[in-house]
Amino acid sequence: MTLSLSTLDSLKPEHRPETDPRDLAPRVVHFGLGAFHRAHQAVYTEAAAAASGQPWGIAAVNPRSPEPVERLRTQDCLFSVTDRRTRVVGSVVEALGMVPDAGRVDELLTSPEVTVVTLTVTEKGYFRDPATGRLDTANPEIAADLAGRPPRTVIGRLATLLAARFRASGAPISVVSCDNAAGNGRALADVITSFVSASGWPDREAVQDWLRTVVAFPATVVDRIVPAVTGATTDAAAAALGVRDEMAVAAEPYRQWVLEDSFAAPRPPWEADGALFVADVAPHQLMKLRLLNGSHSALAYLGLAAGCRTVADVLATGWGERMVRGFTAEVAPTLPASDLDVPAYVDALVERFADPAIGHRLRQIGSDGSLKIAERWLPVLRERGGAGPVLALALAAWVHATRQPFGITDPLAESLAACWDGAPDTATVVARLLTAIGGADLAGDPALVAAIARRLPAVEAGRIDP
Ligand code: NAI
Ligand code: CS2
Repeated sequence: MTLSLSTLDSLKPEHRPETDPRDLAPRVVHFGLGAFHRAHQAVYTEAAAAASGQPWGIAAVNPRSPEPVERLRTQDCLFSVTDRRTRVVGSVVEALGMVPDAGRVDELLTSPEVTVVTLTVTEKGYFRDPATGRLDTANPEIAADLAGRPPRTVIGRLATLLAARFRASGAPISVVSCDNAAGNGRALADVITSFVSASGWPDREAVQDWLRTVVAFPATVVDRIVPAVTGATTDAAAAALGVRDEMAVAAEPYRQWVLEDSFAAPRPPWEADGALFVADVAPHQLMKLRLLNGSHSALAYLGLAAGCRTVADVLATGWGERMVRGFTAEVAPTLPASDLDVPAYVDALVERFADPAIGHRLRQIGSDGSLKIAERWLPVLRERGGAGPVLALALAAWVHATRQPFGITDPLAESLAACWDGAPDTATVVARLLTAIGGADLAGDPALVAAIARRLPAVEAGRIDP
């Protein structure tokens, strides 16, 4: 038996959803039907609908692969989240493929009933130039969308859909990035507006004007460790539920959502489930991105070099916790002054990372490093004027990983690997690599480059001693 509306009644009450999708309407459109959306925004939205009695449902759109859409449809859009317990979530009401179901997605985005768009499309999905952070219009995928084909990138598609909404009614809407980037709201607004500006649309100036004045792009901080789904995740969910759930996800119990309180139109009352609405998310955002995500990337490259598989494996070594504490101590001085309790946050991080129940693979975190490191580490290096010993060691481990000993995926994998070709010394490789990810200024700092290059032989030998 498979999870669906018809098998819902067979579930024990503690496994059932808080809302019935049949009582909800699609009022939020989400792009990126990945593991994180299911364990985060879908959970908050379900609780918001249940608490308010308002019919906030999600139409979840997958940009690329058709499998999650097909699987979710088979299950009437139901799926479960396992943390300490397993529970079915009932907030998704439609599953759509961005390209195959373009007509329906268009209908939704032009409907005034839809007032919120959310996104979890990974750092790659924004097509930002590493050196400037602006839309990379030279990227072949963006260039093809700009040349007039039916858009296949989320940025091209969303810009086109928002323009259609402007032309249809101009009804206000909020577009909410839930990806890990500093200033994610402004970054998204910028790539969308740049796409419109580079389009040949006769009304592009009016569209840009509307985007600037009517559409909101609130910044957000999203937090919940949600590892990629494995067979074990699905089997555990089936054992708990008594029915198969091919869209099951497992996540840590902790979750957090901090949003800039600047929405343009009605939104789900996510605060009913603990989301925090604040005037300025920057202190929360930088603390999370630089301490949690920054340490995560360090754990990934150093852990892989030491032969570990998961984050918890690294924390179980003699040096894992020391590394996290050393790394965060080097980063903390760059955080903006605020009343947030940084030492308590670091203590909690160590505990979250050490949880053996979360099999968070280092290879997953290490993927797309060219984009993640540019976001997580480079601003820290700039602001503190170089690296301390732990940051330098982490950078050396990333440099080692670019040679592909672990087969990590990255949109720049080939050009990073090419930085090793014909280099007279490792300092040259380091400088080339930093330049490739948008850190030409850092590549020009000989002390930093030498500190990284000096640590490379130990990392290559798997000797990690932070
Ligand atoms: P996932 O691999 O399960 O899903 C990735 C989603 O992004 C899929 O819907 C995929 O179609 C889409 N995508 C991938 N490349 C794309 C591209 N070039 N253009 C457009 N869409 C693309 O990953 P997951 O776990 O859902 O994470 C997605 C993002 O959510 C992360 O990159 C991060 O920014 C954010 N996030 C994830 C957390 C986690 O622990 N998994 C926690 C906090 C934030
Ligand atoms: C991780 C994040 O995959 C990664 O790069 O650092 O997805 C991390 O698990 C989340 O941001 C936690 O909220």
